Amino acid sequence: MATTTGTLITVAPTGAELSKGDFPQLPTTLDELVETAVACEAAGASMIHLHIRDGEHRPTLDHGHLKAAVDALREQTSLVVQLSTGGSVHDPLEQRLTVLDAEPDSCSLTCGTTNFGDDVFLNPYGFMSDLYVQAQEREVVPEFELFDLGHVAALARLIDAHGLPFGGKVHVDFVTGVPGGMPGTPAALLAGVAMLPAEVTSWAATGIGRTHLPIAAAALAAGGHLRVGMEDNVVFSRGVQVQHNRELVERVAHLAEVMQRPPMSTQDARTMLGVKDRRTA
Ligand code: KMH
Ligand code: ZN
Repeated sequence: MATTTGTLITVAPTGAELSKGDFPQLPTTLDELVETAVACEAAGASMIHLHIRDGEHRPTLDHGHLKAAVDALREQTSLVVQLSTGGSVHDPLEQRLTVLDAEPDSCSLTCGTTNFGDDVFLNPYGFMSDLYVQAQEREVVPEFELFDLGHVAALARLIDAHGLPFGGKVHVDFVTGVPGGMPGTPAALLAGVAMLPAEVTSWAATGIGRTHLPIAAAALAAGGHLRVGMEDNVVFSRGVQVQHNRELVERVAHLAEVMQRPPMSTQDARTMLGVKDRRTA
């Protein structure tokens, strides 16, 4: 893996789990998403991980909604635009594959089924494999989401079976602290990092809920990159709710500066991830 200098900060502003009724500050409309993205880019983010909501603020994989969001963010920011193919636990696998039709720069690709609270987040090998190959064909760079140590082995299997992703880079994101997945502890994170296949060129981590900050600190210390956002954590500090995703980006951008690993520019992020530049297309 290349020596790490700057820090890639990804913001995951919305997710599929929280309701607008419970969290009115959650960005769910296109205008709110664009405002959030612009503010988070200014605060140090260089990639956005997107889940889209419909007119009633419910998670949707509707092509029109996804395409409108990709186009608007591409026009109004220079962030790397990543669409979630995980969707919500209720989305059918077939529909999750159609996310690529919106031509994002990047897509998430979760490397295995995991318990997800009281639900199951389904990612059978056949689905992962189809998504991997279709992303190669569509020239979309996958970010491999690793919720558990077994997912690291599944990633190695995908690479062995299909070769490198489009762009030749392999970027992974440890999603820790999901009830049912690997715990959000430095020890679990470092065990995952130690298992990464040689093809991996960069890694990031996020911690759900109260594991958000310790995982960010551990990832920075160990040479990793960061994901933050209301998808993963809505508590800024004890008794204080996050009011805007920018707050979470600002905090880790400061941490990264202190650690001499300042936030990476969007151009450096594009190079590191190997994404195709679709901005002038
Ligand atoms: N919403 C979760 C069930 C991803 O975006 O790829 C899945 C998820 C992972 O958030
Ligand atoms: Zn997600």
